Amino acid sequence: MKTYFDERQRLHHPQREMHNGDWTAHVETHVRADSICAAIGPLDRPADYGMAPLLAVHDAAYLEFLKTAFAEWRAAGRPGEAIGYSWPVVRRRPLDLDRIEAKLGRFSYDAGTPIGEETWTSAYWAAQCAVAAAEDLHAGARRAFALCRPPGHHAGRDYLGGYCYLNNAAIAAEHLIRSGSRRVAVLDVDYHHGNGTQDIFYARGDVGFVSLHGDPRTEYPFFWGHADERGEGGGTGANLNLPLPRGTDAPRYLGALEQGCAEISRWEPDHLVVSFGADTFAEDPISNFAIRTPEFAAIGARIAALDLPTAVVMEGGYASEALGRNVATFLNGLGE
Ligand code: SP5
Ligand code: ZN
Repeated sequence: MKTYFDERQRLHHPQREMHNGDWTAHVETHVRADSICAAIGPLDRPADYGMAPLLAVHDAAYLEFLKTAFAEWRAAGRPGEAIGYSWPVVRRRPLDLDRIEAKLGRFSYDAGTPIGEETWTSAYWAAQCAVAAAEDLHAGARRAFALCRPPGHHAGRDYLGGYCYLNNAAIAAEHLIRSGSRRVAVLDVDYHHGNGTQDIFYARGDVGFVSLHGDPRTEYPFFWGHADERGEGGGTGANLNLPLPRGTDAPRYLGALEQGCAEISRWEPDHLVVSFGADTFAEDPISNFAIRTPEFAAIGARIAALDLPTAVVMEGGYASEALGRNVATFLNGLGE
């Protein structure tokens, strides 16, 4: 299987995030990518597919903002990295405001996802990895792995959040549809609900979304990921959330995965995109499930039993030292 990564994805270097009332050191570091590269390397460099696959998922105004936000922030005399502090949630209406703080509010939803000098470069190349993996499936490969860092599943059509800027999994899924796939399923097994992916495809019947995640009644991102969110319009029934309680271990996790996989089989998709987060790991510093390293193989094996051409897109996982082993174990279980 081809495994994609570009060195420029290391450059993004978020400093801090707001957490439970204080600034804390950011956990989404380049060390995560180093750990995965050490475990599965050497990796393949993606080609440059340009802006078209990004514009197929994201608003042009949002992409322009992402590209220029840091320069505007600097030009306004602000220190450090660009981050919002005011969000247009209450009595919102569309306003075309120019001040950088207003734009940050318009195009983001949390204070954990700062924009630095190299954020656009790293996010751009992470997205190119996802396109490369989709291209492989289109060309007939059974498997491909995109080491996307920064991750993507919290980013929506016009918003960043949850350490995510470009929705790599959505970009891969949309690229497959535009390459002729009739139906694509996205299976999200990150600890957190993939709210961005859900939002992007919520009214779509051709891209189904199934997510296993920590119950948003107690876990980030709180406002999405509840079991009654089943899609709308032409996408009604094509969105399935399986929220799980804190402490969920491998046997209970695999039970929910069985349910999610059964739903995917009923849809009979042509291709599968897996948003893989290893933050379900028992020792993850920001999450609360209890999966052990060897158990990632069983998760991969159950997904392999779907018998679908599969692109794996990297999402979270913050126990950096164990991360490479967890990813390698999952990919081994998934097989060729
Ligand atoms: C892709 C992904 O896994 N994003 C996760 C975003 C979760 N952000 C909110 C959770 C708060 C954790 N903050 C811990 C700070 C420790 N310094
Ligand atoms: Zn996560």
